[in-house]
Amino acid sequence: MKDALVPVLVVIGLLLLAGLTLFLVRRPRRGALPPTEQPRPGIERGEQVPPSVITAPAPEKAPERVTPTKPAVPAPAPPAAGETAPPVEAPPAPAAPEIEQPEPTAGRLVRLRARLSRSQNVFGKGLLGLLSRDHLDDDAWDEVEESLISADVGVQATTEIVAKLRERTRVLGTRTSSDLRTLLTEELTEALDPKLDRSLHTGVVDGRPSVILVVGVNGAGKTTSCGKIARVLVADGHTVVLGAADTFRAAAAEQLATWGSRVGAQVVRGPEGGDPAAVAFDAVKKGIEAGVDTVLIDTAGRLQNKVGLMDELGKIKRVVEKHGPVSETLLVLDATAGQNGLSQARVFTEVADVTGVVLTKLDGTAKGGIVIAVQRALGIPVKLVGLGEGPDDLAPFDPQQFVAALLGDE
Ligand SMILES: Nc1nc2c(ncn2[C@@H]2O[C@H](COP(=O)(O)OP(=O)(O)OP(=O)(O)O)[C@@H](O)[C@H]2O)c(=O)[nH]1
Ligand SMILES: [Mg+2]
Repeated sequence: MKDALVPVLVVIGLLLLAGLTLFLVRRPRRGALPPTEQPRPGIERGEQVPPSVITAPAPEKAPERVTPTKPAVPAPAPPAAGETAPPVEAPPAPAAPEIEQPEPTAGRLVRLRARLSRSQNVFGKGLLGLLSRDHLDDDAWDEVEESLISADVGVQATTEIVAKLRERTRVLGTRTSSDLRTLLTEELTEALDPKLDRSLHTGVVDGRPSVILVVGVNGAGKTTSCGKIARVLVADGHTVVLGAADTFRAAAAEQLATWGSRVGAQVVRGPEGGDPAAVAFDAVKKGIEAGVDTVLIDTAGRLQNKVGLMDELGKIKRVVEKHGPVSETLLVLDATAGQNGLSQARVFTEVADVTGVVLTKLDGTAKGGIVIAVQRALGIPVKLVGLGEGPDDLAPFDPQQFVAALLGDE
């Protein structure tokens, strides 16, 4: 009997020893800290506000740099009964939307010059070709005039440009292609009024953020431009709050929230169908509380009639100005709308104190001359130009760089 117990006791002893070893090996090391959650930069820098007012950062529609967080290996089997459960590795915290660092704004127009290729055919190839003819007779000048008008330069500006070119080519006599390029560069640049102030009115004024209202007709690119301008401002070191005062469409606020989350800008929004002026007011309030230097307000683009528009924009402005004056009103215009867009633009300049134009979709037109026509017709500087649908495809407008891009490479 005793002899039979010995192997049993040996087996039990071995099992106990194995259990003890397993326990010691798998015990968590003292001092190992649980994984900490990284603070999310940007979005949570500001103070918390009621969720009804501020959107949670919207998830990236198409995350470009966030890698999927799905585990690649299968989950470990549950521990056997009686075995000490090994410490479970915490699943990685859900990736916060990565805050992007937008491209610097200096040099954007140069980088995007190829987007003006359609206009380059008219100005660079077309005009330079015409002007290099041996005999610049009346017919040739008529052609120069037609091509400028067809590029939306406008009649008045075209007449002036052609008169100057005629005079200068006559004085010049023989013309080399580099003479002509210089001539055309100078006249087109002059027509763009290079001395106009095109800076955006941003930064803290009297202890309050600057307020920029963004207005324009349906589909001109207001919301997209607000998002892109926020990136321009962030790239230049500013801090921004966005106000989604287009309460007409729920999707508009979503669209803006997505743009905001990408650069860590808070987005203030209201209920669908709510009062746009109240949203604009709250956005400025939030901007003051959060200590940002610029508040950008997107508005709805319905142009039912002038009175309705005047009422709505007037109310937004009045209500916002309870905090302090609006610093800038940017009118967003679609370059492809041509002369038609100009008459709509006039309505806005009559109802709002427009201080700058954002000319979008220049990449989709051969009529780059619209920049000249817009400034002439409205007497307001083009401050930014849209050259594509990408997030950094909005460039500060620079007449010299623009003309160089229009004329293309030598
Ligand atoms: N190619 C090109 N497309 C642009 C540019 N700017 C805006 N868009 C496009 O124009 C379309 C309309 O833009 P939105 O920003 O929604 O226009 P909106 O003025 O806010 O429109 P509503 O809110 O309906 O009044 C979108 O598909 C944009 O991607 C640009 O510079 N180039
Ligand atoms: Mg919009």
